[in-house]
Amino acid sequence: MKLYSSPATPFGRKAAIVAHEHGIALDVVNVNPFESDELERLNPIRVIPVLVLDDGTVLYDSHVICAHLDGAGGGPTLYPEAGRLDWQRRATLGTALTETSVLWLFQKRIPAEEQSEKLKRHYIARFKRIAAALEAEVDAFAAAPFRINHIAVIWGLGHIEFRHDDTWRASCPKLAAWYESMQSRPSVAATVPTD
Ligand SMILES: N[C@@H](CCC(=O)N[C@@H](CS)C(=O)NCC(=O)O)C(=O)O
Repeated sequence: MKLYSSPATPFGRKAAIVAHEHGIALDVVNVNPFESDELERLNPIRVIPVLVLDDGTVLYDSHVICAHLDGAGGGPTLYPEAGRLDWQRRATLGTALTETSVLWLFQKRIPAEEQSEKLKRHYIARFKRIAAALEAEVDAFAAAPFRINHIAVIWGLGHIEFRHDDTWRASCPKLAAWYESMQSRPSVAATVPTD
């Protein structure tokens, strides 16, 4: 299977973590989503990740790719029936961390005269609310078996630290301790984002 991704993308990282958890070796093709014609031919949305199966079937977006890899892999499912409503809600919070981080990053990358301080404040406030909600229930999800919601929170916080800062740690000490403890997990350590 071929994964179109990049070393910096949080959504591609999610797919790479799921593949690693299941012992699936992917043939990774790094592309720039803003420039790649090949990516556009595969995915009209022209965003990464894209997974091309051995029979040529093309999958996107990351949610679809991760669910497929989970079904194809040999490890325990990351999408169990037990506790579904809880882990789905927490996975939504983790995904929202990433989406917020990317929107915030785009605001910082456009020319200074086009940037909106109001939008930046809006994204930072949303990030802080999500982090506070996770801090309030970290004891519960830290005790649960490793699932897609843990991956979602790790890749969300990872992108915040990669592109913004780690000041959230001071106001969310329990979440920070759990996040730190996850860094040595092989699938997490093997997928640290880089430029
Ligand atoms: N909902 C999509 C989001 C994918 C996404 O936004 N990928 C970014 C990279 S982190 C991208 O390719 N951006 C290119 C662009 O916005 O043109 C998913 O979960 O796969």
